[in-house]
Amino acid sequence: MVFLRHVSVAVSAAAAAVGSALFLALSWWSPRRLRPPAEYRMMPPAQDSRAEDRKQQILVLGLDGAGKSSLLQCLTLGDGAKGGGARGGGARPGGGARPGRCRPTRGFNFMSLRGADYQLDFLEIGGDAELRRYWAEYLSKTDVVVFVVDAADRRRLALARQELQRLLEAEQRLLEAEQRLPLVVLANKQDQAGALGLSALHESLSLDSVDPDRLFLLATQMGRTPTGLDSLQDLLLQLA
Ligand SMILES: Nc1nc2c(ncn2[C@@H]2O[C@H](COP(=O)(O)OP(=O)(O)OP(=O)(O)O)[C@@H](O)[C@H]2O)c(=O)[nH]1
Ligand SMILES: [Mg+2]
Repeated sequence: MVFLRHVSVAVSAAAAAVGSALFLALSWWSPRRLRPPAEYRMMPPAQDSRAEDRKQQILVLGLDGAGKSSLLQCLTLGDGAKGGGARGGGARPGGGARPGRCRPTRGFNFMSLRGADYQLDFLEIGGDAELRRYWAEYLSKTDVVVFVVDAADRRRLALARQELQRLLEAEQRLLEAEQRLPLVVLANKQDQAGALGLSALHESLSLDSVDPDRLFLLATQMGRTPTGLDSLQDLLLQLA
């Protein structure tokens, strides 16, 4: 009996050692990559079939710090939410309780706005260099792209243009001409001194290359007195 117990202890110890070694080996070999999930239709189906009729998947992109999480947060908090309720997937957008307190998005943010006859699902992918590589992967699951620009950050406008043009090139490769998505560009941070207006931003981002029938520019600000969000929501509902 004592002998059998010793054998059993020895076998368990050996199994644990082999398991640990395998785990360490796998951890070492497998590349560590931060990937947002490939699918974001994660909300349960709407109860109201009319909401299904006007359902939009909206991909929110832009450089880090442009104001994407703030946009989701302002929409969540009610500005522009015309009688609709908002639900977030995972953490509250940006993790803050009021506009102006967003942390950088390390992966993605999801938020859904629902009204009696519509549902707008917003997905923000973080804008730092690592995450920008994944932006294009979401185009084929999207109805509208909202590209947020910090219109007051002139130093990074060239980078914003470069990333937007790269996205548009990817769209050309991935989607047929008739499938190309409406592009809504937000000239954000209009409350800040020196923020570019719409026509200057149009020029800075080389938006001449985009079919005007699918291009929309809006001026917004997301601080304590958010503006432009009603217009954005109206536009998204028109596009639905
Ligand atoms: N003054 C001003 N500040 C803004 C505005 N929109 C966003 N901010 C601030 O800009 C900073 C970055 O905003 P976020 O919403 O986190 O930016 P983001 O695009 O989500 O950035 P990442 O998640 O890092 O990609 C925060 O401190 C916001 O409070 C705005 O319209 N005006
Ligand atoms: Mg963010």
